[in-house]
Amino acid sequence: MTPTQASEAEAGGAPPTLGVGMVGYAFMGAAHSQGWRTAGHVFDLPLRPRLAAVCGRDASAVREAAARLGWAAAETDWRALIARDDVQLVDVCTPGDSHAEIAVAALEAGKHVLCEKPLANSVAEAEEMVRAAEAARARGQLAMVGFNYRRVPAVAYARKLIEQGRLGTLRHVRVTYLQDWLVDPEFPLTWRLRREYAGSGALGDLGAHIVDLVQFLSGEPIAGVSALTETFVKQRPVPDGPSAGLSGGAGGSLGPVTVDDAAVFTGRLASGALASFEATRFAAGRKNALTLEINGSAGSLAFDLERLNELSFHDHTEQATIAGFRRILVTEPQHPYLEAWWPPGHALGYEHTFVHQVRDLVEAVAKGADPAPSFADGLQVQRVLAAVEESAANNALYTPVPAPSAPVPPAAAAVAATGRA
Ligand code: SOE
Repeated sequence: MTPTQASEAEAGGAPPTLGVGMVGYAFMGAAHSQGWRTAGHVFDLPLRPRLAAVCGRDASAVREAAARLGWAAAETDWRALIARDDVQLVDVCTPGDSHAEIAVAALEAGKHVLCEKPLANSVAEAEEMVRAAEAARARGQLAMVGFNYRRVPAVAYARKLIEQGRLGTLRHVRVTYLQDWLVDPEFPLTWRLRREYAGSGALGDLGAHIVDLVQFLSGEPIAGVSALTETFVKQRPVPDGPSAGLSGGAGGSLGPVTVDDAAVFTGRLASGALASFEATRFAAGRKNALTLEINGSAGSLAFDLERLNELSFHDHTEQATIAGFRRILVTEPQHPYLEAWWPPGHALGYEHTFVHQVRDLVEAVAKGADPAPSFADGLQVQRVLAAVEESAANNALYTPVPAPSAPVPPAAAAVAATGRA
């Protein structure tokens, strides 16, 4: 706590502030802003988030975003944002190609970091970020990666049921994440379709979420994968102006799509359970459809993001004549995150996951506890994504994923891999 924060707290009895600086203000920046604005008004937080400054390259656009999203100031250089005395935590909401550089610089400058998923565009970058996070941890700074779907109350509750053994030994995990915004071949070649900015396509954008959810819910790493990926539309119109990513006007010329449009893979969890994954932007009619089902020796769970207040649970230990999937409405005050929201049955939505993310991170910062998912968790997801790409390049050859305990190479070895000194 800085002296200013301490005296503010003593004077008003209010919690001390946590100054936040955010880099990027498009779709994810808006979603994160919602979290930062709201969490302290819903949850009894030990620190009060203060939206100190937002950063983007276009001066007038970032000023407009600051006013619209509730940030006190605007910066055009992320290094200046990190250097601000009123920023103790940096939230990275930029495309993946700048995650590593910004997050590492912020941690080295003594700031806590929240970084949007996927953690990085490559395993080498993610390793660099883990090294920076470990060094920062020793100095008291914390780092978290933003896999927001862990914070859907029904998903958090599913994790509890699995932890309590209600599913027994896990046998199957079945997950899909389907969107359709690329079905139109005239959709422009935005940054999400270019490897140099996004790292990969549906795989890193959607596949990263479902890989994280499987590892989070099962509590087990994915040990190996067998994968197919495809780029259905190989060339698209080059945008005639800046684009936020899921929209944008197109000019006349065509450019190559350098990422996957879809990824389909199977995997084996460390315990031997089998998992199947599908991530695509070509599922016509599916807007943001994430479904999962987990089958164990004692029961099953199913979740559908389009009905995110519900969890389906089958207890296989019940008498067969009355057993079956039951629909749990996850809105009771005893359910995760629900103690602070509305009375039972008054549903939550997508944006609440970002509010919950802020609650968990702020509590961790106040306690000096390790937040989850950590950068190491983000690296493990990245290792799975890399194994998927390797397998797909080898006709779906089964490709092992290094275990979470696999050593992160020292910085010197990594310079060669990332090309960054
Ligand atoms: C775009 O496909 C996107 O916004 C992802 O980037 C998000 O992570 C996901 O939550 C919704 O879809």
